[in-house]
Amino acid sequence: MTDEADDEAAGLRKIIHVDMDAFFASVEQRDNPELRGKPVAVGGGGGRGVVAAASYEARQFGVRSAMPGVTARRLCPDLVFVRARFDAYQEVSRQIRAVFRAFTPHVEPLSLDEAYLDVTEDLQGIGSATRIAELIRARIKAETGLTASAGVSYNKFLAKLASDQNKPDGLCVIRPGEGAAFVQALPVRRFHGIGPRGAEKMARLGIVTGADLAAKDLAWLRQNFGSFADYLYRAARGIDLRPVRANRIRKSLGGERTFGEDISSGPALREALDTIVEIVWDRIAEKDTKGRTVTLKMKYSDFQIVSRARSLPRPVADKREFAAIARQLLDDQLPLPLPIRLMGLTLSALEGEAREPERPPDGQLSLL
Ligand code: DCP
Ligand code: CA
Ligand code: CA
Repeated sequence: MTDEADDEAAGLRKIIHVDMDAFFASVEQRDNPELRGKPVAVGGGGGRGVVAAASYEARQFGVRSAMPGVTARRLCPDLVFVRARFDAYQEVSRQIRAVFRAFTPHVEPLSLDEAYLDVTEDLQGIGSATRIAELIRARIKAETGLTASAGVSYNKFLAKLASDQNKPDGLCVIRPGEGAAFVQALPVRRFHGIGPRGAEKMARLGIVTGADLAAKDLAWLRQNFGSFADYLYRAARGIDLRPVRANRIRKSLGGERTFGEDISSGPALREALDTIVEIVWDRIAEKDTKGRTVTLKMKYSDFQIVSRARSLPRPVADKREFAAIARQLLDDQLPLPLPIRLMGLTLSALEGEAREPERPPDGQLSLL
């Protein structure tokens, strides 16, 4: 019996996670040969705002996403800052999603540059998930001129860890039976859902590796991590029951960013907002969704969360209107009482949803 037949007998799924390498920066290097081989940062130019993406050359100096431009320049004096070109990134995003859909309809995009694919049954009858991952990487390279890394495994959690393992231009396969050992050898900061501060909290509790996490029982995890406990308990054992969801039924569409360092200046806030507008509007356009309510969420450095929303009597017409409402919601909050560590935007009251009976007129509605 082949490996694949074994997997089917065990009822296991075949999941691939694909993620583009240094996405925005690689697109800039592709389109401007002068940038190739050089340390490049997208965004954060002029010392204002934060770096959105850093080329692998820049990373050798310690430059990272979400780092303030001034810090990046200090680490790497020769760093070349370039402006983000979202149209170019969205075009690549469309191209790679078309590549994915040639192999399976079960594609769940997580952001412009990455997606989960369920290839338990693939459209071309290829059978081997590893082979499909290699074909996808080759097709992406041929069609976009860019490299992607892929992870292959039997659930989403492991596939995402695997795609990160051999970056850039890498492939990693975690086979049935290998998941628990793989996870337990890794630092928990590599786990999807555990950010830098989550990892700090875990370290204070004596948890650095997956093995440390696996040593804790569910009751202890619930005491310390609340509703996150079940996910962590399974993750530490290489278990993840979440299906790949190609068509989610949504009440809202949105996105948020946690910054590497808290931000408070007007220009940095507006640049962050512009980035989030682009990312969120791409999701809205991708899903062909319309909605009436725009919500801005900010988490202050003391972790307090504020949300401010504005509803129109009709759906938001286009990206410009969405951006203008978002900007107004932000400007109404300035100056901020504290720096913020996270900003997010959502569009809700989506078309097709039942309208709330008591809708405020075209005005501001405070959610918190
Ligand atoms: N991005 C952003 N702000 C962040 C993080 C990312 O605007 N704080 C954007 C720029 C990235 C893109 O999203 O190019 C994809 O993010 P990834 O986290 O996948 O990072 P990269 O693709 O840049 O690098 P990697 O090779 O590590 O995946
Ligand atoms: Ca990426
Ligand atoms: Ca990504």
